[in-house]
Amino acid sequence: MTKAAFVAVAGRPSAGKSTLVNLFCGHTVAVVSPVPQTTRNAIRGIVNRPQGQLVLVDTPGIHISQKKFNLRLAETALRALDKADLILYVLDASRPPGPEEEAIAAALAPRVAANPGVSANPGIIAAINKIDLSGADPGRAGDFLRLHLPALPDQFCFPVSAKNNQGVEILLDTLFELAPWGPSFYPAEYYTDQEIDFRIAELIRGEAINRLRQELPHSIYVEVADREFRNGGAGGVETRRLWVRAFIICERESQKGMIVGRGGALIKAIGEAARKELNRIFDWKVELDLRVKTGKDWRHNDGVLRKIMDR
Ligand SMILES: Nc1nc2c(ncn2[C@@H]2O[C@H](COP(=O)(O)OP(=O)(O)OP(=O)(O)O)[C@@H](O)[C@H]2O)c(=O)[nH]1
Ligand SMILES: [Mg+2]
Repeated sequence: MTKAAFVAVAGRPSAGKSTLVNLFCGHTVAVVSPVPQTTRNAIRGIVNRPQGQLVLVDTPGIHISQKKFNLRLAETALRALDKADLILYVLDASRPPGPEEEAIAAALAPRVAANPGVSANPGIIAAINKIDLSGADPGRAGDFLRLHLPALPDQFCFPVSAKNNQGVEILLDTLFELAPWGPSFYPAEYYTDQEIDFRIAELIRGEAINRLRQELPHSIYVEVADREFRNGGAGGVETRRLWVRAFIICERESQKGMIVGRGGALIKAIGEAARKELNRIFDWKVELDLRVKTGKDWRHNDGVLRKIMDR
């Protein structure tokens, strides 16, 4: 018998949730960027080990705000918590906790199994992340956890650096230990279950937001409008080609120019980086036709939000 669990990965925006998920899965399954609220969906990354399989569910950072867009993100995160067997709570040791962290801890507190004792399963474990930073104060995060999640024993709180791959192995071992016994959910060669169009769109969005400034990363989404697999061959060499047409969609007409860049330089750089990454992931020769268009005020449009967030 092997272990199998869904593990929701939750915490504040930018705590390092996606970085940890990518590290554990050994592949980039979720976009990482310095911009808070990078993740917009519950994204599953699969960890296969001799002990069994963990399905890590990366979630949007929970940010307290009444804006429609932020409420949808928080809803997605909370829904993932409800469906999970275990929760991995990620805290950023370099930032003081404050009201946002308190609100998340309050949402998690009822989910810590009451009176877990020393060896029982608390249902939640904590990763105190970014301990590599000079301003990190893991002791402060530990005190915060003792105060706000008193039922969570210290032995389930792990100081880590997702960036430097430090302290993470014992955290993963503990997740496997706490996971229930059961058959795997996915075949062992899977590291994610994302649909192909979503994977492509996210990859392009990742390349874009890591090159855009100010409010622009929040103002875009990516849509794959069309794609086609083409078999080809020249000189007797069989090639498999993937042709993709995608749009980066911004909120206002005035933003288009900033995404296109001078002489088209920025959109070209985004497209080229995304194409290379797609080539690598899919092992096909990829042609990417990337364009920019406006979807006026899409962040206030329920239809668009449903399309990109309800997955
Ligand atoms: N120094 C340091 N930086 C880290 C570490 N883990 C993540 N980061 C950085 O923190 C930023 C946010 O990381 P993400 O993994 O995107 O954070 P997230 O929690 O998924 O953020 P959202 O999706 O916005 O909720 C990125 O710039 C990461 O490179 C760490 O252990 N040390
Ligand atoms: Mg994320």
